[in-house]
Amino acid sequence: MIQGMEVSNDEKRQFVREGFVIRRGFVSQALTEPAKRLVEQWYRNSYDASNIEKYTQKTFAPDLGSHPDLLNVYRSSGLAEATASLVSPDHIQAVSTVQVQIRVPDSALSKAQPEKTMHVDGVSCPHLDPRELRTFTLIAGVLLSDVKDANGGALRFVPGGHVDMAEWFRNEWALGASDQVPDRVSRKPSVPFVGKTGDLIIMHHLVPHAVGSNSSGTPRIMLYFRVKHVEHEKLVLDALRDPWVEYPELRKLALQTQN
Ligand SMILES: O=C(O)CCC(=O)C(=O)O
Repeated sequence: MIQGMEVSNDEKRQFVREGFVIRRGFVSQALTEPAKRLVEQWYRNSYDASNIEKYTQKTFAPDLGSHPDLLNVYRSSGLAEATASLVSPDHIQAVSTVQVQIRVPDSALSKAQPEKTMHVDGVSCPHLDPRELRTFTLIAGVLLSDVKDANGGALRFVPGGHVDMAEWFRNEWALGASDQVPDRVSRKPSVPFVGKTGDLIIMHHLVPHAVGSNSSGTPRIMLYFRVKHVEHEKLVLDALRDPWVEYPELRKLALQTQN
């Protein structure tokens, strides 16, 4: 276990209330540099602008999805331990793939890069059958470039939105529905994840998020690791309706906060 990498009790309480934890400078330069070099090399030599919709929906650099230099950002930084500590004493599945998301600078685009409106991952994806769920337990995003402001292609998320989403899934949603979030959630203010290379955000899978264009002159590069509870496949529908079914310790904190 890497010392100091587990999520602290204060951070766990924040995760319960707001659905996210941010750690500045979590991933060391020794790990971000080889990862960034690899992605930038791909962007220079292999990026095909005609595939921008596909890259944006799925992943940029699809051939690097299991590259050790990218997986090391999760495996060797303490991030695996941090994510496991949120689900403890239950366990998580091993992570074997990474999603690379680039927001290409507006100035380098010949056609617009699709924006992503508020959504939670894996539910009613515009490119999938709405009955198909591809959910997980939490997502960890690591910046491989600096993002100075919201217009630099920053991920935007709704703090506390996991509670609203679970309520919606319980009371209004049905499998096959095409709405990604209810209107009341898409109208809520969102917060941009701005920061520096190596900064980390961990979000509950029910936190709604979105992303838009990048008016800065440099590509915004982020790695995303999707982490599943060991029993996730059995808990898919329950985990949409009950935010803490995969987080036994956090359920206790959630109950304490309510009382
Ligand atoms: O590019 C981003 O940061 C957002 C990615 C995202 O929301 C997604 O892939 O579902």
